[in-house]
Amino acid sequence: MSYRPFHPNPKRPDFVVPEKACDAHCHVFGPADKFPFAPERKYTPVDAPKETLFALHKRLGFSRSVLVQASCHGTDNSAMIDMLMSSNGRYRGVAVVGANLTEDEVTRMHEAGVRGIRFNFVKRLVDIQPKEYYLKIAKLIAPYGWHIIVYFESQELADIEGLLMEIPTPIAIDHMGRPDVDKGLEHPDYRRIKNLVANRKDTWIKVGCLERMTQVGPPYQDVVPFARDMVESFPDQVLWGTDWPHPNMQSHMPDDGALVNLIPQIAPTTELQHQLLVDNPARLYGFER
Ligand code: 0GY
Repeated sequence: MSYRPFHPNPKRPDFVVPEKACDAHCHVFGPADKFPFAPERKYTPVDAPKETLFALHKRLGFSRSVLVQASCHGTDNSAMIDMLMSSNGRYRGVAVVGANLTEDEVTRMHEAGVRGIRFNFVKRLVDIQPKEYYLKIAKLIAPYGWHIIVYFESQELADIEGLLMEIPTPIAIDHMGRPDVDKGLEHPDYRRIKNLVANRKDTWIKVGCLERMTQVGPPYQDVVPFARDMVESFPDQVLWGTDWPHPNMQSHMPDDGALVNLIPQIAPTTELQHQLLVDNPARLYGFER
């Protein structure tokens, strides 16, 4: 399986994001000679270093960001933490950890800007752990005010829903729970995701990554109604991110400027845009408002 590199020259978006806007989901990869990829990884990306991501955020207008640890770096969060340390407190991180996580490590990561742990349930990316692994970590981080990010595909939700209900921290769902957009807004798998967001206390949902769910390609008009439905249904629980550098995109590589230009279609009023890009990430990640 060949790996597509990120877009070399994304356009400057026409949509101007509000001041203090946050790209709440992106990754930093390598450089591999300094931060090697994990031996157990299921794909090998091209380097996507902090300098390139800082420059992208400047071009797109984001002064804040959340770096999410991706599976190719396993439980070695060094590249992500190195970027946090270079961000003057403007960026936060979400780590992936082993079952032997200690309170000292949590404290150290907190000082660097980490505010959550990611549980990945996508079988093509990781080996799924026993339920005890997830609950042990969630209980350990709960007193620190951290949250758990969960990544799954919609058909997998039924299997993990019981576990998600037991997690004692807020949860944030990656990429809208990956609905199958061909099945429509009324399909039971999509309704199940919405019910979870509606009924589980402290649940957040990310409404970016349209490029990964589309069946028809840019400008992703088959996915826009789903993202908009989430924003309008849960205006104070939604987050948006670029997902740069878009690991494992098979069909095409999106232009990040074009992704930003879709925001007014997803969040059609200034107020919704402000909630999505500024207020909500500030609440979850402890940024000043
Ligand atoms: C994403 C999506 C993907 C990869 C990862 O941890 C990862 O490797 O999250 C994917 O392949 O769907 O969020 O970047």
